[in-house]
Amino acid sequence: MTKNAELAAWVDQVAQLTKPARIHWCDGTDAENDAIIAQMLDSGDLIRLNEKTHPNCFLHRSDPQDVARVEHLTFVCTREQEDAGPNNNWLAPEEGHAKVDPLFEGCMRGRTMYVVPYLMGPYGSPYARAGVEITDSPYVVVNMRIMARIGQRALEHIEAGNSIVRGLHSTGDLDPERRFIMHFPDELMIKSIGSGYGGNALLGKKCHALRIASAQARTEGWLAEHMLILGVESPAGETRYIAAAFPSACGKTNLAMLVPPAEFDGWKVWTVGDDIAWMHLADDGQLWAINPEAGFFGVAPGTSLKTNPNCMNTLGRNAIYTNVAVTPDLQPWWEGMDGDKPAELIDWQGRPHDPANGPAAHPNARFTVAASQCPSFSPQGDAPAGVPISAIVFGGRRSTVAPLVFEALDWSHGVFAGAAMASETTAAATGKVGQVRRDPMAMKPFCGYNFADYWQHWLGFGPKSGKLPRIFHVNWFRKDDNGRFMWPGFGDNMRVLEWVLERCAGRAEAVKTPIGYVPEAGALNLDGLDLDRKTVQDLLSIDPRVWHEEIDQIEAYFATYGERLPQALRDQAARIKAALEDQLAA
Ligand code: SAT
Ligand code: MN
Repeated sequence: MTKNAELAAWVDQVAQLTKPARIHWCDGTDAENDAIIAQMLDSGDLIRLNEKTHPNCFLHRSDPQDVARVEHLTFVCTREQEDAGPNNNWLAPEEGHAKVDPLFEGCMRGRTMYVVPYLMGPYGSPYARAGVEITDSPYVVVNMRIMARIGQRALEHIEAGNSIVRGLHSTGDLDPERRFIMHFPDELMIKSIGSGYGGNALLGKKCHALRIASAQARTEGWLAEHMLILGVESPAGETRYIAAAFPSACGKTNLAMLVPPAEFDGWKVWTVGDDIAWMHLADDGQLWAINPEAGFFGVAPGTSLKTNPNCMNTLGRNAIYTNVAVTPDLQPWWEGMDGDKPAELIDWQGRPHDPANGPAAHPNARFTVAASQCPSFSPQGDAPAGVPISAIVFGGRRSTVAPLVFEALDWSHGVFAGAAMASETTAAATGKVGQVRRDPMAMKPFCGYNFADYWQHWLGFGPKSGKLPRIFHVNWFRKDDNGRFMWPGFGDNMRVLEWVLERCAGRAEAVKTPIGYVPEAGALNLDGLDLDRKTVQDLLSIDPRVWHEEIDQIEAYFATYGERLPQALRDQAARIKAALEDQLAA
């Protein structure tokens, strides 16, 4: 129940539409969580994992047709189609409502309707924003409790008069034909039906903290980005912060929790966030970032003590696993985990594992766990002001073309580098895996308005401050002619982060190329790495012919934004192309 009459009226109205058997206002307490978990264990919605090895951990198996985000069913409903842009599926607001409202009619009959007040961002942060998610999914409630700050304190924030994003969610009948994720930025409203999966259903995450928040950020002068936030502490005890954008399932969680290699004695990486950053230009001229989330919803397969020890040490307790496999004694298991594959496994669909059915864990199997449990969780992770960002890093998954790292020449060029990002698709969204697509700033699925306006918004920061972060582009995923990754990645990415921060401090050496500054031979610390000279050269090489073609493709992509495309981006493409042509002619 609430003192906020508007909120109470909306809850009433939703109840009349969806006809739940009962309404439960979530207070976020342990007792409440225990009761919901007990009821989910009863219904089979959750399975308790091995209490000895994984205390207070649970497995949830999704409907096999409901295991990833559904970009083709995700809509941004603005009055004008142009405002949603070619990067979004669009419906006029009244059409959007008309499409989903009938699906909500009576959809909660016999079910409990949970009202979940939540806060995105640290308590007491001027940058935190509230929302209320109404859902009939207890799985959503227990996950939201880990991912956001839910319950009484969030409700108090709302009752103090702060505005809210309203999210209505029902798993409906899970029929992909009746599944829609609708956003109404002008109404600060989300309606999601037919899916119980993460990004489709935990509405605080991608729907609120990215799609709706990016549109709010544009009008209010800040940035809501698909970025991890990490701190790098030097042996001298100085910590500098990096925000980095990568598409889903491209290693954000691993980078955020990086353990430096042995050669980096005394260096330490601190995790602030692994998925979303809200960044504001503060009075000191610096960009300060908060992580609006309180937990990690990370990809399980590939996570191991080798690839991400901090994550493995976070995961073993108080975690919810979704679509992983289990051993006969109910320990979670996934492909890429340490040790030998157990002889017997139950797969993610609950069947005895048969490799003929594919991997034992779904490739997009996930864990949900509190950030505060992470051994590398930053002492500044809950700081109301956030952390000052020294460098912004953009990165895609590209087996060719993009070098290991380059630095943009200036802010505008950095915005171009972000806007021109491309990456191979992953299992985080339904559809084909491994297709190269343009994924500007890793926001293709998440930008709640026209990308052309979004790039203009980014460009607009340039003249506002002389202390903006430097912008970089990285690619950990380049492959050699035999299809093998050339860069070891994971902890060794520290070598690139060190160069990035040294550049920010005005120290590391670089060569200027048409596409940006690339490390000079010897400027990257490769001590202790078994990489031959040729591989290092190839990793840092920029082939003018290949890049000329790349810029052609970038221009063709930009052209789909027509007149609305900022001239500065057209100019960047033309400048790079001319420089490449000079190189080819020489
Ligand atoms: O499914 S989520 O959107 O929550 C995770 C991701 O795809 O980045
Ligand atoms: Mn993500």
